[in-house]
Amino acid sequence: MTDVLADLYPAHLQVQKERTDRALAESRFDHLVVFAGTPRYQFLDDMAYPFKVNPHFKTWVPVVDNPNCWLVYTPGEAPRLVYWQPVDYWHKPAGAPSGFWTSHFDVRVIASENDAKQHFPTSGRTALVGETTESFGFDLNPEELLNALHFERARKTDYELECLRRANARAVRGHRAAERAFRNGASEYEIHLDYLRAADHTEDELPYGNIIAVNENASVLHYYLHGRQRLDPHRRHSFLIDAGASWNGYASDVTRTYSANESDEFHDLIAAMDEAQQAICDEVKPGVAYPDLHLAAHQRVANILARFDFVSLDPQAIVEKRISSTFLPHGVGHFLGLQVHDVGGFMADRSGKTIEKPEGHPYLRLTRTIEPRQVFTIEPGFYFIEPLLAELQKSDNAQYVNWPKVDAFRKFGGIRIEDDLAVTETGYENLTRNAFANA
Ligand SMILES: [Mn+2]
Repeated sequence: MTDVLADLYPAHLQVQKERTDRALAESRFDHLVVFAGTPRYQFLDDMAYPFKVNPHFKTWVPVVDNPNCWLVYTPGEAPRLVYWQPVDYWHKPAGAPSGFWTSHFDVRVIASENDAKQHFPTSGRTALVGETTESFGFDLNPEELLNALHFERARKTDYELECLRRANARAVRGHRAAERAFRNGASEYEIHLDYLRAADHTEDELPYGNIIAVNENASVLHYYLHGRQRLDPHRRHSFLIDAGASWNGYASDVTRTYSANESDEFHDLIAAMDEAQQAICDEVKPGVAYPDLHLAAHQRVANILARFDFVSLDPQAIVEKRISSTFLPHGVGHFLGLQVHDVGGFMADRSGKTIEKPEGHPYLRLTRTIEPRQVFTIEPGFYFIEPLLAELQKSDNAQYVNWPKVDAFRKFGGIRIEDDLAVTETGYENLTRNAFANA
């Protein structure tokens, strides 16, 4: 069976070329050279950090694990892939380039890093994109070119959408295993291991570090510890997992929250947040300003704060007094793709002009107007965060808060529900919910 990605890839590459042609012309360059990156070593050590490839490289070729490679592109010519294959008995060198993409490239294998420059352009103006100390006389990371490419990256090709679907399916396999492990009483660390195995990923292949949080640890937005302690059933209250997966260098970013006990009110709170999350998703369509979704999330969290009797004010007042920000202190989502927090979220146009965040919402990472083929997350949260609650308790707003009720929920940590959405001409495709439905 041939892989549908093989059929979609040529059109993706064509889009990549067209975008690059235009961006090079606008910024008056004749050639583009992209460096994949090189391993970085730990201080005073011969151990390298995990290699993470330059996103400008993997947008051309799905080679994510071979450093010291280069992409050389001149409009009108086949892109050249300078492929590093050293003679090395310490490490296993990359295999010969293989896969559906190879026939589209003029592949030049090099055995030594120093040989790369033999394959670089020798005339005209060249833009070099990547993390490198040597510029070879080229213009290193020119802003005008990068702005145009970053702006365009928001519109995914069919190939990219398929990669993102598969990255979601892969994450969902991990999520299913993780929920099972939690219900069986596993520790955070054991849940993490079950996730990796089910997603068929090593730790370094994950697009971001797994957040595996039991009980009040779910209130820590970026909780990267993996506790070794198994908890007895009566001490197990809640489980939040924020974990993604990769496919050909594209990332999924998925969060689910579970209650240990179906009869407690936290279970109802999750159901209310799930309903709110899906209602926000249903507002997604071309032409909507993404910040409006963020403000809608605050409105819905305020509704829940009032309905569950956490705050004795009407929802509008809860938003106006900024009380909802204590419970939802992060942005409702971000672009997703080659990077988990993909670039270009604030760009008004390809020139690099930015769109301001709404006042009072400093952590929102996406302010653009929604267009077809954008992919972003929708991830409202509802947390009981110690330091933020302490601030609220000292403020004038403390009088409106039902503190005994809030205190009773601290042990649950919080809720986040996160899906990845691809915008269509009229609405959206929920990559994550579809993956859960088909798992
Ligand atoms: Mn996210």
